[in-house]
Amino acid sequence: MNQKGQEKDASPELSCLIKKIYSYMTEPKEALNTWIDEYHKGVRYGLQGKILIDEKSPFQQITLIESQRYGKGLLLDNCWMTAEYQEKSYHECLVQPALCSAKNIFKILIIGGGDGGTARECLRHKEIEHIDMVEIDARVVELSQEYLASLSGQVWNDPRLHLNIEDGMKWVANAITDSYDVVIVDGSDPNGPAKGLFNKKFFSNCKRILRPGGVFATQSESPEAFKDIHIEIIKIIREVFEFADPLYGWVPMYPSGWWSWTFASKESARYKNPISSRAKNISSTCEIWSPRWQKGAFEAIPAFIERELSK
Ligand code: SPD
Repeated sequence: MNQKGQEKDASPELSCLIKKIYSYMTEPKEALNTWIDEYHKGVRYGLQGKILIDEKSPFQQITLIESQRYGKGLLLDNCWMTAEYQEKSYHECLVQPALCSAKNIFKILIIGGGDGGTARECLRHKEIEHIDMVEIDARVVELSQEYLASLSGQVWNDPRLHLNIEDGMKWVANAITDSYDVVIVDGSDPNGPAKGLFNKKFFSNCKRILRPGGVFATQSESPEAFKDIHIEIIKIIREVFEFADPLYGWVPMYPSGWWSWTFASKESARYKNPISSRAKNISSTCEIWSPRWQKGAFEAIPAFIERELSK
């Protein structure tokens, strides 16, 4: 009973919990027991779940799944891109080292990133005024908006985000010199529509459009499963930029689980040093990234990669 003598309702949290338990007991469960795998060099990297959507866009095969362990996920051309409950291991590591170290972060360019996770990580920073996201495949965005809304949050309604369905290579070729504080490449693997996002011409344009004090970031594959491609990407970026270094982390469902991102800039290796005032605004809510993690991860270069890079 409350003070007015009326019967008090159960709290909203409690009634929500009761509804959940009731529906769990009464609704038929569709089995999440199909294995969905990425195959690479005789190894399978898989999740148990079910396929929700499997369709061909003009650019690639797009598959949306629901898994037992990591929630809903996305594959492009049968390669894992993201999943709800492990995407932070990828997006924080791609975005925060760049956003926390660039001189300014007013204007950002994201190439790819159609699931919205990279934009969401960027928009955590209040200083951002404008993001151009350039995604080649409109269908990836549409399906992500429908199935991976928990991953992108409110980004699609944020007036700072400007979505352009266009070819990222053309965008950087046509962009004005010195026009972005940070350029982030969140492409898929270098064998589908993202192939052109790993060559010297593309990286040179990224450097040209970066403002002084700016930072460039790209996903750069696995040092184990894609060792040769990984080394090649770093070497090309080092030919273009004065400073460039890989950073290592883990994304459990990607081939080998061991992943890398490469950061570059023109004046100094500023991407190794997070600016503490900016880091302070986000670090308490990050899952992987912290200033300490960033510094350590840049140092954790495997010996065999260091040897290869010094050849
Ligand atoms: N093999 C995975 C390569 C990672 C590509 N980007 C993932 C997109 C997540 N926003």
